[in-house]
Amino acid sequence: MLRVDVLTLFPEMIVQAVGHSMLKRAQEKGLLTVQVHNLRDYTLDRHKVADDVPYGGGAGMVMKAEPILRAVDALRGQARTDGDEIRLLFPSPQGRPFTQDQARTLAAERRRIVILCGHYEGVDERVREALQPEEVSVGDYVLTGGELPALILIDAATRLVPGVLGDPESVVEESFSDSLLEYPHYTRPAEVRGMTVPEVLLSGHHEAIRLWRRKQALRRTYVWRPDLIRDRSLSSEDQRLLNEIISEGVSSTPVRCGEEG
Ligand code: 9D3
Repeated sequence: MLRVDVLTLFPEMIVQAVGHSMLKRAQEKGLLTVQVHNLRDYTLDRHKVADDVPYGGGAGMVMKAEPILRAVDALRGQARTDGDEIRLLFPSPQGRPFTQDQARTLAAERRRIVILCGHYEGVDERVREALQPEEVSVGDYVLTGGELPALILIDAATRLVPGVLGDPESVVEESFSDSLLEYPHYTRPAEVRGMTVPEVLLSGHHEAIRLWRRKQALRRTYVWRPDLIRDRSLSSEDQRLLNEIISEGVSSTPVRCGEEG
């Protein structure tokens, strides 16, 4: 059971997104709980002001510290009453890059996960000082706030919670094909606008299909993400398939081949 609290100035962004598809089903199955809290509800003035101009001047607004500290205090109090601990995450461009390994760790988390979403130019630095949250980045590009990153963390973790996926085979397959790109998928009909399905997939030869898919995954990775292959050792089968791919002539930068794995 994954329990997530999201603190945000834009609660509808979170509520909307978690109300669909797999995240919706995970909640219906009791495998995920998402509670969204509006930081404006933790302001103290009658205009509910949650941001202000930066000291020292400059562009944009800075989120005020006190509403955030009050919201986290409230959640800590609630967690303590329930005998729970919390883990505070702060999506931020300065954070540690979010990876599949971290998604796995989150999915197995026994503490309540609290995600603090910043917006605008940033949050008052005293929030970091007081709360020392774990800062996580979702990539090297600039977003408008932490809400979409929060949803990325929730989405990536939830699908790894046992019982969430209807078909746990895909998670097994995913850890097996660890850090290779996917092979191509096809579904009916067998012909679409003159484009056909590779013969082998219609053959019923399971071993031939397995090898074809593995080779396709290796080919795509070799061409599109050679970095994923370069620092990784390959099994003798993968090595053989990759040699076939290269001798068939694929344009890409050369890779250093690893030892047998
Ligand atoms: C002017 C300097 N900007 C830093 C690059 C300020 C700034 C821009 C955007 C501060 C915060 C944001 C909002 N972004 C996030 O909250 C965020 C984010 C991102 O922008 N990219 C990748 N991962 C993340 S996690 C949170």
